Amino acid sequence: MSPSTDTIAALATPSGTAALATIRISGPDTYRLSSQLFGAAPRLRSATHGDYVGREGSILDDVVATRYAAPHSYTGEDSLEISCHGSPLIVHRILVDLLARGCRAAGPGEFTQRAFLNGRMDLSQAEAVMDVISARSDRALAAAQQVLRGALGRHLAKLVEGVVAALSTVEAYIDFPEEDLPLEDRKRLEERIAEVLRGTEQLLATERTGAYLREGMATVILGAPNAGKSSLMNRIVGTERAIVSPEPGTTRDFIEEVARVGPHGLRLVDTAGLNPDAAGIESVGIGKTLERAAGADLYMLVLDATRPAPPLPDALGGRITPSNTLVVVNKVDLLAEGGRPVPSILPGFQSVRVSALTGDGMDSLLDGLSRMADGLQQTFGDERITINVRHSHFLVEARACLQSALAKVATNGPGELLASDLRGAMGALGEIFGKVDNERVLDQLFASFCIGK
Ligand SMILES: Nc1nc2c(ncn2[C@@H]2O[C@H](COP(=O)(O)OP(=O)(O)OP(=O)(O)O)[C@@H](O)[C@H]2O)c(=O)[nH]1
Ligand SMILES: [Mg+2]
Repeated sequence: MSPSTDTIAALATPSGTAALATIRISGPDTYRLSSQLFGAAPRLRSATHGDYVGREGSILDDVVATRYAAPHSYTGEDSLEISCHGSPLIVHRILVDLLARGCRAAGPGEFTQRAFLNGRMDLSQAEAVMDVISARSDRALAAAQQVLRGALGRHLAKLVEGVVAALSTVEAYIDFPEEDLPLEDRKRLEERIAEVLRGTEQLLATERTGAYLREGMATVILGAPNAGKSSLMNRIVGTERAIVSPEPGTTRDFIEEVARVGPHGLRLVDTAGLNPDAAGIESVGIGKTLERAAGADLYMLVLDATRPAPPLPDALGGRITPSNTLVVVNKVDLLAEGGRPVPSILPGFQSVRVSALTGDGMDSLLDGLSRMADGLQQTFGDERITINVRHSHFLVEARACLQSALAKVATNGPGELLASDLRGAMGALGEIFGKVDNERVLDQLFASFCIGK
């Protein structure tokens, strides 16, 4: 990969007023710039305090600079970080000055892109940088950090290794088309490919969990009008997000809000009450509720403890199960001691008794939701790594190639075609890293050949 020729600069911290702001500079001109700015280039990897003097001679701010030399920096290039006071005006002046000195304003993600191009991280790690920054729950953060530390890359490397090993066996026999692969070699080959296929499928299975972590699990709050759905939503998100009123049919449109529940991020959706006798605009709302419910991951079925449980719409019957639905019996504060029994609930479903009014039972509600969310998440062995849509695209491609390779092994198909399938799988897996280092692959490949072959 050819090194960058220009030096980029950008604000690395949020724009706006803050205690500090950090401006990042990276590229071949960094050393010259640093020397120019501070009289001498600041010592590597240590904080250097000094005045930032603009080109026309005025002091823009007193700053702390940290210099890194290639390749030991985030981007792998010579870099400089300047911490100044967090004033948008100071930041603007410093950036204008840096551009006047020959820097170019960095585009979005350009520092990380350089890190990737300079081999500081593979593509899956570069993507994880964004996931780490935007994680909205403990789980999402943990998964993103694992991928950033290279966990996904390591698993993929293992899969590529398996394909390379299989390929080397096949390549060895291509030169002798008249000879059949000995039975035991074929068996080994089959096992190897099957193992890579299993690993590929295991990774693929984490895609849904990846989507949960990035977007939050869609959790729909269902129930009869006036059961207290909006009150519960407000309790969970901690604000008066949805309108609550004694009038049944208050909520017409659905209201969505992300909430952290235990280590999970849930996308709570408050909906219009399910009223079988609804007409007009209310029935439109109910139609939307059912539509929304069809694609949800989790459900909270809210019942009013003081009323008999209403029948569930048929459309929901097929969707809600004991593993995705928590029955929430609300308004238990209204139950007289030893009075009316709690409405009969769905057998086999987990239920909690709460009062949205007093907050009673909210802990067990959150606990129940959290455990349900746990149950829906796929772990990869002990690890919480997950894949994204781009990874999934290439893993599906790899899976198809591996399946086709297995079929050829089973029917003793031609070695060239088998090799081509395996190369296809390798290429697809390599796309997830961003590239396959062909030289390394080839080195490995030939290292496993016997001398004289
Ligand atoms: N006593 C008591 N009243 C509650 C409780 N939860 C909700 N309410 C009251 O019940 C009424 C309806 O509450 P909402 O939260 O608007 O109910 P909803 O299910 O969203 O109603 P719709 O949007 O009309 O379907 C309001 O007057 C709430 O104050 C509770 O736990 N105890
Ligand atoms: Mg409501």
